[in-house]
Amino acid sequence: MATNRTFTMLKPDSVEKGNTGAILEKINSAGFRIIAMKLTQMSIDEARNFYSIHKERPFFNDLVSYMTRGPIVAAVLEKEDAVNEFRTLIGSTDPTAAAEGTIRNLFASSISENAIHGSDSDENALIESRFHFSEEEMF
Ligand code: IDP
Ligand code: MG
Repeated sequence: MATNRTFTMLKPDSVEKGNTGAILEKINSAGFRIIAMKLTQMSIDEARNFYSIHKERPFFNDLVSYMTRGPIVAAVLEKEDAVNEFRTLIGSTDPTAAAEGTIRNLFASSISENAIHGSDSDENALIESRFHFSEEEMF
């Protein structure tokens, strides 16, 4: 059964461009409730760990540099069928393929610098949320 929570990061390009307010507005308008949120910066080790599933991919080192070059906004979000609903809201990994009006369509600059992260399963949503927040912070 789908759970009602997902995890997101507004990536460094979104913070650099001053897009965090506009993106959070889209998230709120789509009916997501913010359970936990913080501005933080990942270390290289943390980013390698977070994205370890991609460690054999040719873009892995670029991905780690990108995700650690500045602050991100990490958040736990709640809505019914949150993981699927949020993946729909953010759009395809490649912004040129992302549907009109999706967050990546509006705010991403490329397939690598694509503005926002969204968990791809309930299991990963929980793992990724715990990566950034304590149980108390997610209460
Ligand atoms: P997702 O973020 O849509 O789930 P993943 O395939 O899980 O996409 O990839 C994780 C992140 O790695 C992407 O959001 C993007 O920042 C980066 N990435 C994915 N594919 C490519 C690529 O082909 N070239 C460069 N960067 C990529
Ligand atoms: Mg992914």
